[in-house]
Amino acid sequence: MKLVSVVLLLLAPLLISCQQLVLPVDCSDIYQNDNSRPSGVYTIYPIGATSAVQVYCDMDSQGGLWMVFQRRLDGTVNFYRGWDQYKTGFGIAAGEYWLGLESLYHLTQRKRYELLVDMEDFEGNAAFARYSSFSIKTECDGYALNVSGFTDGGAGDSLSPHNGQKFSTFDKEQDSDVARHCARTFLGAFWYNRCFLANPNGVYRWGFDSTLFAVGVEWDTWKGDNYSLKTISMKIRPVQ
Ligand SMILES: [Ca+2]
Repeated sequence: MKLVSVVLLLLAPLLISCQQLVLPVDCSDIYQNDNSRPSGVYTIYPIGATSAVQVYCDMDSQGGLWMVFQRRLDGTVNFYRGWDQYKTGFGIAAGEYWLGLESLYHLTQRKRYELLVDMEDFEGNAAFARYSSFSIKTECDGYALNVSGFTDGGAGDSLSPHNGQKFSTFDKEQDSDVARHCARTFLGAFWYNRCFLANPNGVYRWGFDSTLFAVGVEWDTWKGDNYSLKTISMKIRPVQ
């Protein structure tokens, strides 16, 4: 009896650590745990056991396993938000949302990730841009973007010009444009440079609209700077 108790006591930490290892940090882990899982909403733990957050897993596009960290679908969620919101995330995983820069930082520290950006216009066309390497730095480094290895899926490369830039919101200006406050001028939040080719967190508008210059949900190398996309999603998966 005594021996059994000792053995159980010795085993306890092992059992606990095994359980923690099972917690999925991304959609690739969800798939590893059960490879029959379809696309949909799942709970992941990007920063450990107390960091449960819901995400949309795309198990279909280009081999699946993609964890969506940004998604625009229908304009139901306001994306013109401040630093704290972009740091911790907002919206709902079944619809439009932003996962949060802190989670994104921890994920891309833990594993090497690639990035897929899927988009659609209002005329029924689809395109994508893919990048073989994606990560972001710490909050102290402004969550600066590291992206490289572009592959063209018809959308062109609107993201590489943002490489190395810090993230900016209307209440935290960290862009490279001396004259303009990019987030306030273009009503979004992004890794703005001078100011952008991609503005996926801009104002949701319905297609072409030049009333206010370049404030829409944009991917300029595909549709130009006055066309707001119908959908766009940014998603990552571990490099195999
Ligand atoms: Ca500026």
